Formats: sequence, structure tokens, C-alpha cells
Amino acid sequence: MLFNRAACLATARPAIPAQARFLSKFHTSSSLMVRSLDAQERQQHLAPLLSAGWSLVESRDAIHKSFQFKDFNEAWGFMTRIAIQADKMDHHPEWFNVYNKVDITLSTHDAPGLSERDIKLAKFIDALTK
Ligand code: H2B
Repeated sequence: MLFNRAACLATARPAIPAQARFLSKFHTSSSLMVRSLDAQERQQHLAPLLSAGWSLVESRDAIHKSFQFKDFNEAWGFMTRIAIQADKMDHHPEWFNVYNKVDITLSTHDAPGLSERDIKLAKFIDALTK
């Protein structure tokens, strides 16, 4: 039997929904998922976080905040709540813990730089300490 490779590849290709085909003309797959904050969004969403104790990291587009708790148990509880939310969001913090201290850096590798996901996660983290 003759094996027509081109025809086989064409039929084996998964169907792409019309909307995705349309969007793919304008976006790469990663930018479709997440993009960096623009100047207006920085002003609107980043400024309040900077007033709430977050600071811009010098060497890269990221924000950082240090937290201190009564003991390791409280620090770990805080980290556990963040971990569950981070995994739901598919957006993970960079962090460092020693006993009752937790240092958190937020940035979006896929953007790259700060995105609305960092804003959302930072707000979630701050709400835990209120
Ligand atoms: N976390 C952060 N902080 N930035 C990302 O770009 C990111 C992430 N991307 N968690 C996700 C996972 C990506 O690597 C997976 C494949 O969805």
C-alpha cells in the first residue's frame, strides 16, 4: 500500500479552535498567557504595594517583601497558605525562610518581569497578615 506522508501528517494535526487561530496572528503563546505590566498599570497597581512595604528589586523587574512571625509554626502556616494559592494560580513565589522570617520575591518569568499575577499574589499575601 502507498504511504502518503503529507496526507497523514495533515490529518493527524490537531484542530486549532478558530479563536486561537485568530489570536495566534497577534500573540505568541507565552504572551497570550501573561504580559508585563504597562506604565499605567504600574502606576495604578504597583504604587499601592510599594506603599504597603513591598520594594522594587534593584537588579531585575521584581518586588520583594520581608515578613516576620512569632515562631516557625506561624511562618510555615503563612507559607502553606501562599503555596496553595500559588499553585492554584500557577504562579509561584521565590522565597527564603529561616525560623520565623520569610523573604518573598515576586516576578513573572513568562512575561518577563512584573505582571498582573504578581500584583494578585502580593495582594493575597498581604491579606493573610491582616
Ligand atoms: N511562576 C512565576 N513566578 N512566574 C512564571 O512565569 C511562572 C510561574 N510560570 N509558575 C509557570 C509556573 C510556568 O512555568 C508553568 C509551566 O505554567
